[in-house]
Amino acid sequence: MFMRKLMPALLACLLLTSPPLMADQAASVEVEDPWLRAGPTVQRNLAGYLTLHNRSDEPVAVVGFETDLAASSELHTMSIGEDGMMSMQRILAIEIPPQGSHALAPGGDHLMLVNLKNPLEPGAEYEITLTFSDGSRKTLLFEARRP
Ligand SMILES: [Cu+2]
Repeated sequence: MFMRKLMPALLACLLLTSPPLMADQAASVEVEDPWLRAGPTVQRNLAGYLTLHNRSDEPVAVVGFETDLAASSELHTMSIGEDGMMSMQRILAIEIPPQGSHALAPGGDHLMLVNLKNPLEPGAEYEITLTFSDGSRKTLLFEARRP
């Protein structure tokens, strides 16, 4: 009887005195203004944007995302080539420095939804799950906008 009462108390003590568990990357990141660029016509591919704030003292990396909206999903960046033309390249990760921020915005890094299954409705919100390099995940609602 005594042990039965004592065990939970002992366990609670152990939990309280052990060092805090490291927060996973998804929990360390705050996001701002997630949105999808819905064009005036039906598009096959479209871009998603948001700003990521890393509230931890460790670097954080987004390594991909999952969505039911498109057949596949890629991380992209944009750069100006020698011909002066803007082009997109696939990247494997988007890194956010400790206590830093990274904006995914038109003309720069973005989430690329490839082979969209259905047109998006401006004003509607759609679920996208970001995946981080430690395997943690964060599901967000992205608003479809027609810029
Ligand atoms: Cu792209």
